[in-house]
This record gives sequence, C-alpha cells and structure tokens, in this order.
Amino acid sequence: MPGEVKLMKNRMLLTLLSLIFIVVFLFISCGKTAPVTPSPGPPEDVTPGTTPPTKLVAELVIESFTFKPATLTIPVGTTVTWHNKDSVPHTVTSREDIFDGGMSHDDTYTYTFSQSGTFEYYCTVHPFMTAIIIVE
Ligand SMILES: [Cu+2]
Repeated sequence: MPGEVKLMKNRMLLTLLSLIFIVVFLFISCGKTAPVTPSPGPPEDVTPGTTPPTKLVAELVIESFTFKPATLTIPVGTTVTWHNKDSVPHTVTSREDIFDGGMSHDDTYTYTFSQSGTFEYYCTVHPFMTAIIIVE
C-alpha cells in the first residue's frame, strides 16, 4: 500500500510539472510571436497620392507700359505674380473687380486664380495698358 501511494504522488507531481512546462512554453511562444505583428504606421506614408501637389505659379512683368505677356493661359489654382520693372507705378486691376493691386518700381503683386474664366485687367494709372488671363 505505501508503495502505491508514493507512485500516485509521483504521477501527480509529473502531471503538475507537465502543466507548468506547457504554461511556460506557451508564455515563451507568445513572447516570440508578438513582435511579428505588423505595425500600422509605414504603409500609409508609402501610399501614392499623399505627396503634396506642386504649387502652380506664373510670372508676368510690366515693362515699357506693357503687361508681358498680354495674354496668359493658366490652369485653375495658379498663383500669378506681376513684377513692375518700370520706374513709374502701375496697377493690376480686374475689369470685374476680382483683383486689384498697385506696384511701385520693382514691386510685385500676387493673386491666385481659384476659378476658371477669362479675366481682363488694366492699369488704372494708364488705362491703355490692358491684358488678359485665361484660367482653364
Ligand atoms: Cu500703369
């Protein structure tokens, strides 16, 4: 009888050790697989189309009482800069009062065309100075 009890105790101890071993093994396995989980960050940055669009710009000069070029065709969203190279002041004045800017010598005026259309403008100081911006 005592020998049988000892055997049972040994079997119980063996079962308990096996359980502990399984639990420890599972913990180690979990610890190893965890870092493999993909991080959600980087793929979004790689997605095409997220890069900022290049800024649309155009430059005009006012020289010898003339807007150069007299007719300029630009896409919607273009920022136009006029540069007065004359020694006298000029203005860039829209016929429909959409934009109006004055410039002294070597000064600039900037306007962004966010709507399509044909925009005629002139200089209020010298009304014979006219030009057109076509926004498509
Ligand atoms: Cu002028």
